[in-house]
Amino acid sequence: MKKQNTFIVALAVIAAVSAAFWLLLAAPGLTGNEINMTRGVTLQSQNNYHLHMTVLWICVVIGILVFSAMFISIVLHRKSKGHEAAKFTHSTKAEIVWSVIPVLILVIIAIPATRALIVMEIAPETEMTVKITGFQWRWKYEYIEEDISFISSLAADSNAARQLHSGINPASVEHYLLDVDHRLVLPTETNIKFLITADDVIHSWWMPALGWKRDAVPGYINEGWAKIQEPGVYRGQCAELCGKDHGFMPIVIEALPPDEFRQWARQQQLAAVEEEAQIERLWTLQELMDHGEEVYSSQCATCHQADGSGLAPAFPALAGSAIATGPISEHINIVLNGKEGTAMQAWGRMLSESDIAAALTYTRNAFGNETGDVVQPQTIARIKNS
Ligand SMILES: [Cu+2]
Repeated sequence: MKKQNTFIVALAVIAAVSAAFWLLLAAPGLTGNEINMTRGVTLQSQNNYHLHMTVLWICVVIGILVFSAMFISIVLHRKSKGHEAAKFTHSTKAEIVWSVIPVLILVIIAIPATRALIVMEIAPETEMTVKITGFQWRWKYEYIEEDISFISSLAADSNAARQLHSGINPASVEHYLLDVDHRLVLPTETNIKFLITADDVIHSWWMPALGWKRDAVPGYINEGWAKIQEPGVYRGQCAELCGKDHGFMPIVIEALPPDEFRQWARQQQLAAVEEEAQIERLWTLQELMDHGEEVYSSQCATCHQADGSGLAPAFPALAGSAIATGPISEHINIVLNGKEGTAMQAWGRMLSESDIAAALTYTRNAFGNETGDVVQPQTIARIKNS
């Protein structure tokens, strides 16, 4: 008798725990939205949210029905009460019922799911286009109509804190690994088309607040679209394992009202004109070293390390290296065009002429590489255009 009581108590506990679990999951009002899917700021993300809630509630109802039936029959029809198990082995009626009901439920779920997919896939008339290219390990954004383009890398404070033996507590960094140096600034209330591709390996551009992600595949262009409903800062990440720094290429969108976005775009265009002028002039060694240190620490130090010591064997040291202290033309060539079969990328496609000239000058004169060489932005421009 005692054994059976324990059994009933155990069943009651399991029932209570499952009920609490369902309630916790299904009641965003009770527990806050931390454990639930986000609603996001686009039509697609809201469709996804409602679909998710619909399916969740269907599951809750099924769960309650199935578990109640199970627990009730276990408790009320237990052996100690004198019940005996039925002996039948086959029931066509039962089989039809347990096939038809799930099929009906699936069909009911398929209707809103298909609708959500159609909205996600078929873009309305779009007003602007942003091309997104995944690189190991950063994103490049090109605003096609506005003629703006830039590289977005992990923010400096996150990048510093993630280095081995940095001594910085990641918990002290705001938005650790979810912050970038250049945000993807976009207008709200605008139909934006995204063209997504990659330059080296497969990445995936994932922005939960938009409600979708797209694989970034070299040689292919995937499409997505969004109309962001609310201004704000939204964070996402690369969602396809793409190499050693996969966890360090976050995505940050800053959505601005359309007029503020216009202002921002105008500033970027002016900055590009300014950059153009910077290529033409002659820089001093000090200017190149100062700017070079910035470029080096944000772009190169990830692999070659802040002190140029590298990470053998994949990432060679630059301090005293044959390339950084050898013939300058070879050094320029490897930085502009990368090195096949290694992680060294073709930076000519990612950085400006001034950035490349400064980084080259810096690496040829830092870490004890005292070559005294000065590489001018106009030299890089000439080589790139030849
Ligand atoms: Cu990745």
